[in-house]
Amino acid sequence: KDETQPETDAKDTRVASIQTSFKGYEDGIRKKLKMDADDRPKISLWGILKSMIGKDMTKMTLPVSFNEPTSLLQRVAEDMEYTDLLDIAAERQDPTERMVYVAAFAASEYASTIGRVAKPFNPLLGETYEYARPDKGYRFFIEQVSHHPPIGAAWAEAPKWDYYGESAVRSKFYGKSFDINPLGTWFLKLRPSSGGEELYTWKKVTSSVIGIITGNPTVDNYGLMEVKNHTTGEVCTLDFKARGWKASSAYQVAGKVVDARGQTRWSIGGRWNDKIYARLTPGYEDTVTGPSSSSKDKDQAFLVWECHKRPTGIPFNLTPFVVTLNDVNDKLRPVIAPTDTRLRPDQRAMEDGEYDFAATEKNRVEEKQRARRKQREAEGEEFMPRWFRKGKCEVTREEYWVFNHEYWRVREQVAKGEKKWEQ
Ligand code: CLR
Repeated sequence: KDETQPETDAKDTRVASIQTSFKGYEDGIRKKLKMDADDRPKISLWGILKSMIGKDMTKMTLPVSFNEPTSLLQRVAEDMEYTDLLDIAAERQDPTERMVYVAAFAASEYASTIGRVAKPFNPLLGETYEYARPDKGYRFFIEQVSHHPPIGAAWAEAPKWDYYGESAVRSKFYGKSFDINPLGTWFLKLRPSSGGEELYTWKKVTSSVIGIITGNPTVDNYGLMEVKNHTTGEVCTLDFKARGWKASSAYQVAGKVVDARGQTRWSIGGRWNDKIYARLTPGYEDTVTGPSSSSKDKDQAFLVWECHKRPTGIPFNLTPFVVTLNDVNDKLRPVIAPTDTRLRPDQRAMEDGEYDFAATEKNRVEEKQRARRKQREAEGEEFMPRWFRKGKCEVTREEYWVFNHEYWRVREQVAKGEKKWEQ
């Protein structure tokens, strides 16, 4: 028997399993919201926030007009916009080239933060969100596994990769800026076409709302990101420059890929709101295999990632990708879990511009959550996530949330009419 046979079999089962989750997504992606423009009241952010200096986001009560019609679970799903980069990475023969694409993926999620100075809905404990893309071959799932502190556990799968991690942030309002520090580690298991399996990890950089006092609130992203390939030893460091006073430093990202022997192989640079390039670092061209080494313009930078077009006029400054996230239709509604974000009435009302109704509904569902927590406490019960459990990564020795893989199986049975979702 062919040595690669077990690997091929595993791949076939994986592809078949992912495809079962595409049921409900037959109608394709949504192109626009019901509403053409949001007419949210324009209130000064500073006027509302000035009494909240030193507070974190969980302790702030803001009028619903400061929200956008997404949930924090969906904001994590936004990481999926540029998964093409992961598919490309899997096709590269050289691990340093794979690293270039993986690092670009890690940086790609920040483009959509621009113009989004709004609070996503806080997920309820046990709230879930699923998103699958038949055209891209992946499925994504996330569950809110803790309320205080808010933690979401996510797991995405495609034939060539698994992407998983914990979304938890520490936030603080400093007056001048409002900083959001992501805490969790993100894991990528890549299955390159050339064989084997690799583990990459990284942490996200700080997001910050600046310009609050001057009345020009803007989202900036800054800090050092280190993407590690634990299997082959490459490391990519990316420096997201803080905007600062000079306009020239805005959106800048610069870094390099260092191979397992400690030698710099690629320089990476560009702007996270626009394009990211990579250039072979002189002196090491000869060691690179694959198409890029045969091209004549070896030391010319090549484009690794480019931001999708951002048409103006989408309500709440959402991106076209985000518009697809909260879509629900008659095919999807019967198969998603009753805990899915898409079914939250408050967020739906927000999306449709019914802000007063959104506010009362938000209150109602949050009160219900409080009552449920009190009941749990009275009965001495502890909340247990339904779809994840805590585990420890063998490679990095870090704790992470292990997906029990039941969600999509139950969903398949529901879709076939063999089972009903538990309420
Ligand atoms: C950053 C990437 C992480 C997930 C994540 C969690 C919290 C998000 C943050 C991202 C982006 C910025 C964010 C933040 C919550 C609040 C903050 C949306 C997506 C906004 C800009 C704060 C608005 C300020 C209010 C006071 C109006 O993986």
